[in-house]
Amino acid sequence: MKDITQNNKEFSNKLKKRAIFEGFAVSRIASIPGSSRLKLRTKALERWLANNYHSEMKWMESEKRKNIESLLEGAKSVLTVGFNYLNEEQKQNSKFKIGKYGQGEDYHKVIFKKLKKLGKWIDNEIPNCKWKICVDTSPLLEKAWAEEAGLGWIGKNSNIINKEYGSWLTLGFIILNKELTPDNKSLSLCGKCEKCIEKCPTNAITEPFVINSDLCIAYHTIESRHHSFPEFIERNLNGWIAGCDICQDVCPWNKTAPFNKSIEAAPKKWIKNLNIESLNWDEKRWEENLKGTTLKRIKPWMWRRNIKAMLKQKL
Ligand code: B12
Ligand code: SF4
Ligand code: SF4
Repeated sequence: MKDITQNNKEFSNKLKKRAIFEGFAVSRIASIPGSSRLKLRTKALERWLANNYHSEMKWMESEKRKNIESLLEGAKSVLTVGFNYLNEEQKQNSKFKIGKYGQGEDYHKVIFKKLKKLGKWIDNEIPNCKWKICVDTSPLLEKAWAEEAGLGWIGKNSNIINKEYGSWLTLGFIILNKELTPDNKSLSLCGKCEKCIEKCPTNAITEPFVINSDLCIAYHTIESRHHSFPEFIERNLNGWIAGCDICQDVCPWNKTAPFNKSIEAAPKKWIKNLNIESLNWDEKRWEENLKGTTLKRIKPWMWRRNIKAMLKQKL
């Protein structure tokens, strides 16, 4: 008879393979409560909040974010997955720039669907196992857990970087109440490079690994509900109207990452053809276009605000 450790190892490997089968680029496992590095990352979150670097994202203050066990009773392990969103057609619209993560189908939905299938597979394999899916909207310190599981390291631009896929991955998680065999933690491979810090036009990376949202173009174009941008943000938009990829585009680890050819990652047609005429779109037209994308977080009035601000600098 096999011992329990051997059984766990076999199941852990099967689970990771099944995740790849469902369409994820990478999958790794961490044990809960994790290493002491998680404590350091939680302290970093506390400092970030104390500095008000979350600006008006008050939901970031949820105490639950500091404790993965608050998300599932008896949580013992977490499977972390990365969905490769890099697609060859993403650079077609170079005048109205949109973050690559948002150009295809809504990654929350894409990842959730795949993880739901994986959950059903788990139900078949271990009928009494409890699990919970988290994709961005749950209060989970996602990058710290992805780093813990060995999916990648936290780069100085604060994104998770995988050796093969770079940082062009959106993240998803299944927390389980079963002990699994953890993978090795990732170690940083940024070395002496500081390209992302140097090239951020608004100096939003205030120190390595730390983003001040008030200075970040991604924050202002996606999250800010103010009717206008601060002057220094407007001056530095340089074409960005939804998100910002500058600190990722300059990263050496992102230069050779493979494309995902699936329809889920392909940019929507309206994004490829977006132009000044969109300022005349009514709410209905915006709603139709934004349906099924993560960009619907940016309300039609915000799109108009972003586009007008960007064009002001170009005229
Ligand atoms: C709030 C948020 C934002 C905010 C704040 C960004 C930020 N860096 O915190 C804004 C709106 C600006 C934003 C922008 C973007 N976001 Co965002 N965002 C989030 C969210 C909801 C929470 C992130 C968070 O916890 N921030 C709090 C701070 C404290 O955490 P942190 O930046 O991770 O800080 C860590 C490091 O500083 C580290 N650290 C501290 N000291 C040290 C020291 C050393 C030596 C090391 C190694 C590390 C280290 O520890 C901290 C805690 O983990 C996550 C989803 C989630 N639930 O986690 C998505 C998430 C991080 N976002 C994501 C994406 C795709 C983006 C954008 C690329 C989108 C775009 N193209 O515009 C940009 C990237 C901007 C950037 N450079 O970060 C992805 C990132 C995927 C990846 N590969 O990492 C996530 C994980 C969503 C997902 N499920 O895929 N985002
Ligand atoms: S997303 Fe853009 S503005 Fe924000 S830190 Fe990266 S380069 Fe700077
Ligand atoms: S640009 Fe350089 S410092 Fe920044 S995340 Fe990439 S490797 Fe790290």
